[in-house]
Amino acid sequence: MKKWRLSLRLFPLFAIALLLSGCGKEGLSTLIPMGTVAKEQADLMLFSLLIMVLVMVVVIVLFTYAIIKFRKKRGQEDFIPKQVEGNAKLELLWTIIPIILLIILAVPTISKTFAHSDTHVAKGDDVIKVKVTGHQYWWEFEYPDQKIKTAQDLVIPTGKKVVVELTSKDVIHAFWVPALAGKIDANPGQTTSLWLDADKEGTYKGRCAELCGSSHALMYFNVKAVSPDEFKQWSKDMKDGPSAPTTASAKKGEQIFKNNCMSCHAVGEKGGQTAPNLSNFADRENIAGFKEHNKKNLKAWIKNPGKIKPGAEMPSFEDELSDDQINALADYLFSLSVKK
Ligand code: HEC
Ligand SMILES: [Cu+2]
Repeated sequence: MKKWRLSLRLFPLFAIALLLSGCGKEGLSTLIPMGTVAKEQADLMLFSLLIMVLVMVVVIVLFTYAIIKFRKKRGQEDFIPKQVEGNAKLELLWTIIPIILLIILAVPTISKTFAHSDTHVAKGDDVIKVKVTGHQYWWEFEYPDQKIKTAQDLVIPTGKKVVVELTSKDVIHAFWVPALAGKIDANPGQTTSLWLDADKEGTYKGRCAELCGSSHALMYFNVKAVSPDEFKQWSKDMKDGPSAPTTASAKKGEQIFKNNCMSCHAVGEKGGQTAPNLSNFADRENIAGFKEHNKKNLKAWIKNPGKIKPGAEMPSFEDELSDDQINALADYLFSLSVKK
């Protein structure tokens, strides 16, 4: 398998495919695998590609040989060569060879497919469980063992198996982090699951992969892989919640938030559960999953979310709140960090 991975990088065909598909932008590529599942899937892809190339080469060689060798020659215009239809030997040969090739392809594919969907967790297994809920158009992440909830950024420890249980609050979504694992549907009223792990620390882009409405294409999220120690610290800090705002403006913002936003958004354990939990908003990678994380974008979001994400289920506050109030809100939200 190692050798294939090396040729994966060298294979010019893959480079062309990458260029043509526009993959690889924003790290959304299955061809740069960063975890066990993604690597094994990339190996399978390469393996089937190699078999297909082998078949193509054999067919092209035979075809070229045949058209040169059996070309109509001058003076032989009426010559009919020996006909070989119904040749039992040939018929058997080109039936058995594909069967053998398909078996060679099927054995690793089927065994890996089962291994990748095996999310059974035995008691005492050192795995991280995450319940993921898809919403139009954002992702909710709940860690039942750590008893914490967050949104948009899924934080995981490197080197550990993460079992993801998926469902949806509204329509069908699909959870997909190309660098780490294959995708799976998130269905309302049902639970699906997969597992993934990340070798290296870093931020991996994920996205919804099932057309779910007008902002489906903007339904991004991040998987942030941190060291196991950092993860432990993070889950402890998340439980403690963000530190209280210190500046006058942020304090004012907290009040405005309580009056206008907490019916939907929670900070810590207080607040509504129908919108992203904002306890660690300042630590997030993006705003609403895809916008650059700065105050300018945050203010634009609060003023009119629907302009940034059409169909987002958050009302516009342009006419409700003054610029001053929105500035204070932005200062408050940017104070929501669980980092000590
Ligand atoms: C009716 C419910 C509702 C109210 C009230 C509401 N929001 Fe939201 N908010 C949402 C929903 C739903 C989303 C997710 C939208 C999406 O990404 O599709 C959201 C997203 C956000 C985000 C982006 C979160 C992230 O993780 O990137 C911020 C920031 C935010 N809201 C701030 C506010 C502020 C500030 C207020 C009050 C002025 C407010 N919201 C009031 C429903 C609400
Ligand atoms: Cu979706």
